[in-house]
Amino acid sequence: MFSKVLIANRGEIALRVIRACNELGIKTVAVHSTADSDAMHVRMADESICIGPPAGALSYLNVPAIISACEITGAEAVHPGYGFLSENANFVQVLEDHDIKFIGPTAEHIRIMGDKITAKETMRNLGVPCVPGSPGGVPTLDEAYEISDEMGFPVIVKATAGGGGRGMKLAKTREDLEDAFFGARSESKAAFGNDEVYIEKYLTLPRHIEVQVFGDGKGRAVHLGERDCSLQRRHQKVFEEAPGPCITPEMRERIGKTCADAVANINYAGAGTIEFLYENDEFFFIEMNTRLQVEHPVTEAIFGVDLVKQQIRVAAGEDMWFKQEDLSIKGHAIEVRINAEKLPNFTPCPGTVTQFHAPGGLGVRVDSALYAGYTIPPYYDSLIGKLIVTGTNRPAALARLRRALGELVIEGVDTTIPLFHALLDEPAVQTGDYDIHWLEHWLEAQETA
Ligand code: MV4
Repeated sequence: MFSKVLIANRGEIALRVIRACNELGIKTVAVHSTADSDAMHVRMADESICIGPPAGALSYLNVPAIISACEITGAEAVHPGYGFLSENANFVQVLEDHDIKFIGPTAEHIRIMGDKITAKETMRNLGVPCVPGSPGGVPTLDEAYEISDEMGFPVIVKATAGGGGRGMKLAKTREDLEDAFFGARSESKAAFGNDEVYIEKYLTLPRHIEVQVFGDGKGRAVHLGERDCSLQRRHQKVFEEAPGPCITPEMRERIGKTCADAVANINYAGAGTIEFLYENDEFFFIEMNTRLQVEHPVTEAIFGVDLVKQQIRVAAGEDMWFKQEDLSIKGHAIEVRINAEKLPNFTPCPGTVTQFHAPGGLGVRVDSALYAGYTIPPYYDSLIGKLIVTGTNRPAALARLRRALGELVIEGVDTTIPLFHALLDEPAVQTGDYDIHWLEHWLEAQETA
């Protein structure tokens, strides 16, 4: 096992990793920008090192500075959290060259899944059901017409280098295809320096269902069920739950086994998420995320496992300590993301937190790096905390969420807390009868009301 781990991240996820290290008896090194000297992750780690100025590109994404911090402190491994360098194959390569372990999958697996065409082709070959679409890249408008006419409209043009909704254009009809094709290409070129695109049949009213997988890097892998993350705004998740309200145990077992077998087959190491669109009782693979996700706690809550500890164990070369038959679901969990944003426009709202009180009690977890007197800097993501509740079933989890939200106090900055009080009053949220477009439509309706 490692004796010292460096956490290349900030905020709540840095605390999450520090806590896992503490329980494993591993010393921790925090890195921080000059804007984060007073941040909780710096206080909570055993050691800390400043790695650059406020901008993420100059600090939390500064590979040479992070390598130097490892060498100065003697850290043997790096946990990247999510975002920043968590899916950067080049970073993993550089760590490897310096004999520092990356707590996550190999550079090759990150590269494969980062290229969305290769990811899809890999998954299709492994028996994972995919959205119908072009077999590979679509280099010309003529070919775009050919494949789309064959499939039928609507279609969606996606950037090969994209993901998470960036560089994506919908063509509802044949008349829209030219603009969608060139729009996706130029957006992709500008954002990623790569203008390759592919085309898929557009699914009109799916849910976003993602399967949590975990591999030991040596041909064994398990699944930990699914999460329903359909409630999103501009590709930002706001409310996530597990298990998925519309997924039966039989479907879970089938898609879960398909996913676990697929990642076992490629010797995948650590935590991964296989994203699907789910429509008419069918799963369609869209992307795989090769990192720990923001919403991992809902899975931890219902399976009773610590995914971060497992990541660290596997990276240290130990065997995974669970087998599929050891894993079973207990209850229902919901996470809401608390952002420092002003409603109704979700305008980022950095500033000083004057009061902070976290809810507690049975089945309540708060992952947050806030404290009273903390000043939220304007340079980073506006996520300031996650509230995760667990109940014996979905209605119990919803009741607990309402109760816990009532106890949560954050003063001094605007937050998205009022959104969740309002959502809990919605019949569609109460019954779980929503799709990926429900929240955006609801928000629009709120504005005109
Ligand atoms: C789609 C789709 C419909 N059909 N692909 C958006 C983010 C990226 N992960 C994939 N996305 C979508 N891909 C096909 N073939 C609709 C979306 C989509 C979406 C997906 C998940 C959650 C929220 C979404 C909001 C808008 C569009």
